[in-house]
Amino acid sequence: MRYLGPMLKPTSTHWGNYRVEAENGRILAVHGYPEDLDPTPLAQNLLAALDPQARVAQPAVRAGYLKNPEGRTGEGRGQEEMVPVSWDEALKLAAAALERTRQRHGNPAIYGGSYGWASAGRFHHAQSQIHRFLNCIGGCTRSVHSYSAGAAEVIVPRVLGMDFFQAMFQAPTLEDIAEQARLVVCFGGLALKNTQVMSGGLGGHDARTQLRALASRGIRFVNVSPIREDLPEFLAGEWWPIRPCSDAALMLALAHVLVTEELCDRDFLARCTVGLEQFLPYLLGETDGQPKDCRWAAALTELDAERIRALARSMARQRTLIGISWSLQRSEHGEQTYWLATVLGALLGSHGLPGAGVAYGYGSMHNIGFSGRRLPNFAVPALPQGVNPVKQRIPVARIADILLRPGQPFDFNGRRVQPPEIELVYWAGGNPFHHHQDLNRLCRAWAKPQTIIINEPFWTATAQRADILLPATTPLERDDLGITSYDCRFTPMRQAVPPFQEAWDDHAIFAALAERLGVGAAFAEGRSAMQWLRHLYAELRGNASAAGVRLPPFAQFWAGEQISLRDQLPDRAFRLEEFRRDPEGAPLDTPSGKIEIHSQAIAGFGCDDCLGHPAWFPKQEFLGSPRSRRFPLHLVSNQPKGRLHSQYDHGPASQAHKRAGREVLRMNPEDAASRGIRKGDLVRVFNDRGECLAAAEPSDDLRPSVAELPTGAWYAPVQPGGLDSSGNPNVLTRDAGTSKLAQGSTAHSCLVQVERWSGGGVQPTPRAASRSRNAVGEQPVQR
Ligand SMILES: Nc1nc2c(c(=O)[nH]1)N[C@H]1C(S)=C(S)[C@@H](COP(=O)(O)OP(=O)(O)OC[C@H]3O[C@@H](n4cnc5c(=O)[nH]c(N)nc54)[C@H](O)[C@@H]3O)O[C@H]1N2
Ligand SMILES: Nc1nc2c(c(=O)[nH]1)N[C@H]1C(S)=C(S)[C@@H](COP(=O)(O)OP(=O)(O)OC[C@H]3O[C@@H](n4cnc5c(=O)[nH]c(N)nc54)[C@H](O)[C@@H]3O)O[C@H]1N2
Ligand SMILES: [Mo]
Repeated sequence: MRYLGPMLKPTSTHWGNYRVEAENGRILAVHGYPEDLDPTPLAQNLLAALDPQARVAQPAVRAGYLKNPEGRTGEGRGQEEMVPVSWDEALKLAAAALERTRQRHGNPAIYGGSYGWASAGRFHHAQSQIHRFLNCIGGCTRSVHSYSAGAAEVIVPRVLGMDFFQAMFQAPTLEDIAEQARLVVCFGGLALKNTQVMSGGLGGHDARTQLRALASRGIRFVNVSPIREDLPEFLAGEWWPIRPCSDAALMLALAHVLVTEELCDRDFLARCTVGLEQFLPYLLGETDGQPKDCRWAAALTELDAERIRALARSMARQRTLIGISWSLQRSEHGEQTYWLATVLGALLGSHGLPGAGVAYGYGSMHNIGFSGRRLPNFAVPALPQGVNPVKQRIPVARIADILLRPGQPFDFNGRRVQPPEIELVYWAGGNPFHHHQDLNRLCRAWAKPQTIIINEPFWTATAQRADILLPATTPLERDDLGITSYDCRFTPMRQAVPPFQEAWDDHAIFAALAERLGVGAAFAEGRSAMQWLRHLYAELRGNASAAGVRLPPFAQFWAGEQISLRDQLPDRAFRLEEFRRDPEGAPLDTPSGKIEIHSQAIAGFGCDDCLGHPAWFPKQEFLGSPRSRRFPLHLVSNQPKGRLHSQYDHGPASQAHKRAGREVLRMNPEDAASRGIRKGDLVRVFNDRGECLAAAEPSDDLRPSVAELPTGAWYAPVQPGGLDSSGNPNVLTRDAGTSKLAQGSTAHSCLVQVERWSGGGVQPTPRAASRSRNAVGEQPVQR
């Protein structure tokens, strides 16, 4: 074997830690660590990191903006040429726009929500950098919560009294499940494709290995999902092909059986919950004349009433784990499923029992459940962001609303939000023209602000829609720390290649802007990037030491490979275990200190789309709704198998899941046949919001009337507002909040129609479709 030692640079990505083989500024291969049992093919996307067709080589300014920087020319975004300029010119324009906006309109007119996953790496984390910078110049309007789990982040703390992420990372461990559970009911499945990813980095993928170990345990798995392969085949589970967005009805019916057949855990309910008596009249149909029984649920879910009844009985008789993926709350009234799963766990009395209760977000990312009881037991430092003097906060997925309807108040989590007029948008580390719903509407909203500044390594659809575009580096081009609170392995991230052409780190960009705006010292605190790494590491080591965990000195860590803290960490006690043992002594952080089956606080908000108890609400985008007569297929736009969101859509792992550069739309064979669609046909997917092209693939893995088009293809309309040639489902999805309570994203609620495309020769966009030109761009993972 060749000796590779010094050429291998350790790095960390949201899809795992790797060693990158690089030479003379080229990336030759990406190697998994031997201790990573199942390194993901996603790693190979890094081979496309330096693709000159996809990278932004130098700063660029939109032609109309360059001519008239103070004008209102936003309509030209995405259509006018991006003119290459010098860094000096670009920074001068950006600093002037920031200063002008502050002077004329005040800091709230700057939107710095800047949502997005950016890259792993603690110091060069784009969100930390942009927020620190904007706080240094007086702050900005920011966003709260995530696209991932907007509804859960509001409802779970209110009814379970735990921060959603805290609840999530205390999911029952696989060891406990193996020992204790007899039945695992997975709402939204337990999709291995999603466990490739762990936000902030991951030292080893072993979800598959851990799940395989369950396969021989005789545990019954139920996969409640429109898509069969959401549960790994080797678990030999039952597939319950539920009608999308009807899970709340199924959960209500399960609750109805538990209550009417007296299968509830009365002791747990009395000790650990409040509000059952306010929920029962609704559940039993006394308030609205409709008992939420199995027959009622069968009609909504298209599942068999007797099987639902039998499942409820089994759940009561055997130790049962309820898994609920995040997808269930990224839909209309998404709060209800998370509340109802919590209520089911309460009725069963299973919260806080080992291997049972509810796993929130099971299968949505790797370390939910699969990290066991060990995660760092000390604070992992990040770049301090300072204080934002602007107190304005908007729910993240309402971005188009605030741009289109400034000043128009709306409800959010029990208060009224009055969005300010936004004059300047600054985005670093996210791709709204990937992640937001109803992209044609976003295009209209995006035309409104006076200035839009973007830091971005790649020519994404968002980069193409900037006024001032500043080319950023990727982690392979800089030094960083791969440290996170969500994994037991830390890694030095040593620069593998020089920055691509004129790209700068976000830190360098903001430091230069801070200088120009007179806050250079406050932003950089006199430290170089390497001094910041040492500074953060010293803090990390101090925190670890206080918790009894030894980390090597910086020089040793920096020169080495990823380290594992696992053996030094204690097993965590889970909050719900403590609460169950002693509800009075270790109360939950709800108003009652208990699990709230009815919430007085939520009832007090008076929302018509989220009551004081969980409930079923009719949906607009739902098979069988009036709208489904025009658009008879339900589109699931789930997470892609071959990439993280839109990142490296041009990379080899992403391209491997496409067909001739097109995103693949899967649909049930009957739905395909009735439309004359065969495998590989080009199809037009459309509704009244937009249209896109995809390559069709009939598949038995999808239930009838459901189609699947994963997210992340680089949006490429053939003309403004027109047909998207890349297959980005967000031209079709609905841009409306889950409810007045959480205002989360509802990406999974979407009806469409599909037809064979006869329009001929629309080419996939060259940038998104181009494969890496890197001469050695296609090497497999080597271990
Ligand atoms: N239809 C539909 N839409 C969805 C979803 C869905 O289920 N269905 N899911 C939603 C969810 S859960 C999420 S989390 C969002 C994800 O949405 P995003 O997080 O916005 O998606 P990413 O593609 O990860 O975008 C990150 C961007 O940051 C850039 N980047 C990477 N590193 C750096 C860096 O160091 N500096 C800078 N300046 N930029 C960098 C990348 O090139 C990329 O363009 O999408 C949401 N959208
Ligand atoms: N490979 C890969 N993994 C990822 C990501 C990625 O981009 N790529 N992104 C990460 C991020 S940011 C997030 S937030 C998580 C998201 O994690 P999830 O929200 O769990 O992911 P999805 O893939 O959107 O949905 C999981 C499955 O739920 C099913 N589903 C959809 N609608 C319904 C419904 O109404 N009822 C039921 N019962 N099932 C339904 C779909 O069949 C889908 O495959 O994934 C993370 N993991
Ligand atoms: Mo997400």
